[in-house]
Amino acid sequence: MNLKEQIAQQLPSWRARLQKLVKEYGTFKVAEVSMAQILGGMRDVKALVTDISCVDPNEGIRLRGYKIQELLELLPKRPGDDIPFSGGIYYLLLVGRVPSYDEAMEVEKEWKKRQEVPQQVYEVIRSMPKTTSPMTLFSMGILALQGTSIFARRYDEGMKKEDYWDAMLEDSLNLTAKAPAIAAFIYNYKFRQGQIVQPKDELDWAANFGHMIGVEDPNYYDLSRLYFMIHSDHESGNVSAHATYLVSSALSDIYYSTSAGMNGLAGPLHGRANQEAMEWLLEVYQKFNGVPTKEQLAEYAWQTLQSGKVIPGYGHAVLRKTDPRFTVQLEFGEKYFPQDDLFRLAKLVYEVVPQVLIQQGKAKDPWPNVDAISGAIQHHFGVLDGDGNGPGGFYTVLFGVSRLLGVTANTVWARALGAPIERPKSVTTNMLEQMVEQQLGVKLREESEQERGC
Ligand code: CMX
Repeated sequence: MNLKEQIAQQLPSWRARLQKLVKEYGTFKVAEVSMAQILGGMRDVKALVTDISCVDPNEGIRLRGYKIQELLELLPKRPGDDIPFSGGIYYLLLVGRVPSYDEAMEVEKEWKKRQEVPQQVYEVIRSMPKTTSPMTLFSMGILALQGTSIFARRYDEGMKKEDYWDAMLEDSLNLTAKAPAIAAFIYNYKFRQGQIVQPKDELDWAANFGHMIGVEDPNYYDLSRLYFMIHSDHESGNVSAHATYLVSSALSDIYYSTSAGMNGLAGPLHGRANQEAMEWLLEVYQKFNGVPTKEQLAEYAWQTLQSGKVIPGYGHAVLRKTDPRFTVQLEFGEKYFPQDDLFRLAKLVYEVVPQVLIQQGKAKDPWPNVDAISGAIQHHFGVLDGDGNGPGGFYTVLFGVSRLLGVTANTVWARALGAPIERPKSVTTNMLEQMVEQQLGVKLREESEQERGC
């Protein structure tokens, strides 16, 4: 059975499970929501469903039930490679099962068939000043493909609801196939000679990214495979995943939806933290003319906090221990370039900063997240985040290429299971105060405010 048939055969049982939950247990209370949660970014509110990944605060991400370390063992690798190729992870996210070598290769072959980037994408990117942020170019590049959407065309032709997922899968394969080439072109446009480099037939999807930006190094190919695996999905509540899901719930196609998700990923508290973490490491390195002592580093971290800034790459909304996505990158660096200065610095930060954050006592999670070290590792291979000519942010594009795998898989399944348009209810501050007043018998509002109602 091919990829599509593998998904199709699962649909009746998934649909039956969901229907049963709604029909027979529709009034079952899953969770209560507190005032602090409503006013605090909906932290921990259980209101989204995904079966593609799940984050445990202490052990981190599981993709389709597997930890990252397990996937590095279980997913198929090409002979001579250390890290599984990306076709395997996309198959796992889409189908829910670890693929055989041939099944993972089927995805790679689909990608090769669909990898050609239409000229208008290059033209849109080239029409922008070279100083434009890489994430703006990436989001625009994705949106420039919208006119090719199979979902949008078939919807206009009157496609049946049960076929939505099929069209969404076609668009998802088309978009993810092209994403490394779009990202590589943005890199070449901004930091090299603006060349369009064709992917090589003998290289896999992730390795071709390295080839297209001119890093022809088998170790970098492995790093790309690792990088694109670990950033792919982090359950549904994070900004890029939720923004994509929300927009697609209006039946916007994959290009509209993921472009929105990428705009969220561009934020400094989300995907841009990898750029900021790298800038922070470089600041430290320059200030101390190399890797500082632990004491110097602790003092610098305190200065950062006292100036009202966060330490990028540390802390997390859900995690409460070291992010396993950090750990596998640390292990990668230990294996291939333990003496690299910035890598050594990133390691030293891991020894020092959690203690500083614990002492400060604000961050609920003082440990590193995925972004704390990913830049130092890219930097080792000479891959730039920026070149000082306009804003940086290319590392966030790399995050974006990977994140497309997770958010598109979620969108395919949302359409397959008939997920409705999202429309939570909002309340006014006045309404919140009124609820407290009525239930607790206290007075929070002046008379004039009481009359205003909604
Ligand atoms: N450095 C300094 N202070 C931090 C901190 C850090 N790394 N992480 C959290 N804090 C502070 C918060 O700013 C907050 O302070 P205020 O009360 O003054 O507003 C306080 O600690 C409590 O925050 P929290 O509940 O622990 O964290 P949140 O869930 O609100 O935010 C996150 C989570 C990731 C935005 C935050 O930890 C942060 O800003 N980290 C640095 C940026 C970063 O690495 N982001 C990447 C996250 C991963 C990703 O999405 O890519």
